[in-house]
Amino acid sequence: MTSSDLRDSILHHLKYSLGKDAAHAVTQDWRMALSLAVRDRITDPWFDATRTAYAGQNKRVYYLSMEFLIGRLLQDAIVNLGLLETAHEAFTDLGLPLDTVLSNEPDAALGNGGLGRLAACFIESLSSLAVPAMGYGIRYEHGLFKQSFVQGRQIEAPEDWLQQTHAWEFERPESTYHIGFGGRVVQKDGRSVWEPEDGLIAQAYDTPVIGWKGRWANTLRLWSAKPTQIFDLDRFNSGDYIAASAPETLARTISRVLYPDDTTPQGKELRLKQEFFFTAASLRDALRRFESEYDDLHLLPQKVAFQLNDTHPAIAGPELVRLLHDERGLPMDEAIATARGCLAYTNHTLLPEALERWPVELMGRLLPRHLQIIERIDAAHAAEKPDRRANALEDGEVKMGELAFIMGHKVNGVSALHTDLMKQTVFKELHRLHPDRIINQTNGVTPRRWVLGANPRLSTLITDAIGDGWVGDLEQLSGLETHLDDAGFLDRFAAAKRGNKTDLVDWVQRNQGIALDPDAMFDVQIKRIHEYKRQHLNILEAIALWQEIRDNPNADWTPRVKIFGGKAAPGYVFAKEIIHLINDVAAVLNADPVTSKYLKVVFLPNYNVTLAERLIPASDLSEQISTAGKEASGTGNMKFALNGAPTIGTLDGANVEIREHVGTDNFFLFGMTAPEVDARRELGDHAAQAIAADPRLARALDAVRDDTFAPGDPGRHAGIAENLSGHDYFVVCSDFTDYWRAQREVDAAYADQGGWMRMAALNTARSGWFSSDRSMRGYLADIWRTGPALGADGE
Ligand code: Z2T
Repeated sequence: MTSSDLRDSILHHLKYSLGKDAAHAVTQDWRMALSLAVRDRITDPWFDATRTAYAGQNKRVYYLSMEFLIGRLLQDAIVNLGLLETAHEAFTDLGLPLDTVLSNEPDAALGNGGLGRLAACFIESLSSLAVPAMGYGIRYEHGLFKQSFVQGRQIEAPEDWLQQTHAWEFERPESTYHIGFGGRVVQKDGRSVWEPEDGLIAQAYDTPVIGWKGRWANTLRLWSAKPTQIFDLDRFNSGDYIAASAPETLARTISRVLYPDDTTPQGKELRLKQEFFFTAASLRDALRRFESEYDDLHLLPQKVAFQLNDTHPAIAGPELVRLLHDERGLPMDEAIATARGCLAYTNHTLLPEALERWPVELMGRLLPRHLQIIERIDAAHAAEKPDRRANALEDGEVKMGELAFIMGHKVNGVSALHTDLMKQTVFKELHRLHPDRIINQTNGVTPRRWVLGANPRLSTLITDAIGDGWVGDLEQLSGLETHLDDAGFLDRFAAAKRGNKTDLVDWVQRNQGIALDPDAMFDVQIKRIHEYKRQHLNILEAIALWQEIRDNPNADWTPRVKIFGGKAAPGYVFAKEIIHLINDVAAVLNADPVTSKYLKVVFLPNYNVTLAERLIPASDLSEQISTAGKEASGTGNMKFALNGAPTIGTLDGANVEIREHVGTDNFFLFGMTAPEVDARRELGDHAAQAIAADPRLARALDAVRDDTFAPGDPGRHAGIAENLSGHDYFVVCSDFTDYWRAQREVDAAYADQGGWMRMAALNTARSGWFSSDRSMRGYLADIWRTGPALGADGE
């Protein structure tokens, strides 16, 4: 396709699809016209992929996820189709910068954080690998809330991505399922039949996901809740207009909004309804597809794999058993074994408060037949392996992790350390009973979005050095190592980073009115705000550094900008206090005439995928400072390393593997290990001991406690100071001293720009293993036992 072909297609869509004259088109019209022109290029590979998968009788992979954090889709599609240059030229002809058009697209925030973004990377990789697959989730009307700051405090506003038109989804009025709730179980001809009391309709919306080089496209199918009955005409006729639309409002509530908690389940009835709603619709859809091709249910495990992204879709176990046994007549034990053959479960956290449990009462009221089946599954499992401590039902609750474990043939963790800890802690008993079930699949990220799309400067440099094979085979980045002794290469590497940083500086100036120095080190921590992620450790270090610079303003300080981004769950009070503290510290430090040339703090509001794409390529240092044992993997850590930002981090999650890959000299390690953290906590007064041993820490905490950052309002941040000097569960104080030491090593390393660029480039060269293509190959080999439907040559 030439740029004039693309331009013609854009103009065609502008006129005939959008009904706009070029003379009156606004940016949104151009964005839609371009999207439609690009979408036309996706349709054939998409249809071809469907046809190939049917013809080849390939096994299909279904990725069930409550969240798909897809962000913007237009640039990604253009990049994967190899049309980036073409699109640039087309818009040069049309007199509008392509970037203006691309940034008009809403960011679809249908997820909270890492888990949802991982699902989006996996779906893209499965398309790039030409594996027949489908993502199943919920088409939330409102994604993750929009964050703003008022006097430093987080304010939430509803997100409304669907208010803006977009071109990616196809409504499927014919793909609908009736989903029931409540009611009772009756016996008919010796069989149990669930007779739900309430119901609603799940309707499909399909988004094609095009893979690298446009060879293959899979579908992301999101379910929207519709009422079975739009309108109560009797009520309307009798004048009760509000009540007349009640059934509609009630049904639509199910897909109305994404729950904004990343690691604390709300235990709300609506949440369980959402989980069952999308899981039941997805299973029935997949089973319908299977039954259109095969007539022997025993083939199901050979032809269908369901991957459960955490326990949110864990009701898939009992629901699939119900579909196979109650509705299709397979004997119960065969139904359980067949379901298990199809199901596998990925665990994403060990935090005890994050593990989903539902009261038996609620489960029985909403899903009475499922509760019976869960009891039956538990009984069968107990009979097979008589052990009391490994049941899904316990103390009047259904434990969804145990249920998913028992009903999956494989259970995986998301980094080597996390998988080991799963075996030793939450699933200790179940692991003893099923020693081959738990396996590791370390997370990965898609290089198309996170390097090629987000960092064109670096990508051009890489391709100039080693050719363009790296995009589809990221381990080829190791070929960069031979270029690292070439001063010209390192200069160009530095220039790419510098270009990305000046772009960011301009953007921050325009959007926040803050002036940043592009020569300063950009030290970045972007992720959900959580005590275990320890943004408060980072800001404490900033406070201590500020105090030290004030003591000694003429020393040779390495200029730094600490950049934060991230949302706190609306109900997580302490996380919100951390945000408030960071903003208050930023106000004081940035206004300090003595220190602000060496140290600034910026908290960018409304962190999302789009902002990550802007920030990561412009970063010098990646903050991955969670309490060891608490971060299951992390995926931001991988994006930073790939984009040439070395890590300062603990031995937690995938940091451990990143450090092994990039080399211990190219990673700033600090802090206690997971067993050391556990031992340290045994000391009741670990925080007090750490504070007594480090005057810098004591002084920084004093400034948090007094009114240094809350002029006229002493005590505003006392809660944080009290927590840290008191029980300090996440051992911030005990890791502070070593964190400070590592940060000063970072300062010294950054001061040597030649050495720093080499270290940064080594991070890029040695991070190719962290591609989500590699993760997907691991799942294909060890869990799904299938592979691509196309060979490397596209046949
Ligand atoms: C989430 O993003 C993660 C775990 C969760 O546990 C829930 C959510 Cl929303 C229920 C994250 C982990 O915290 C992170 O370490 C990991 O990299 C990511 O999932 C993907 O595995």
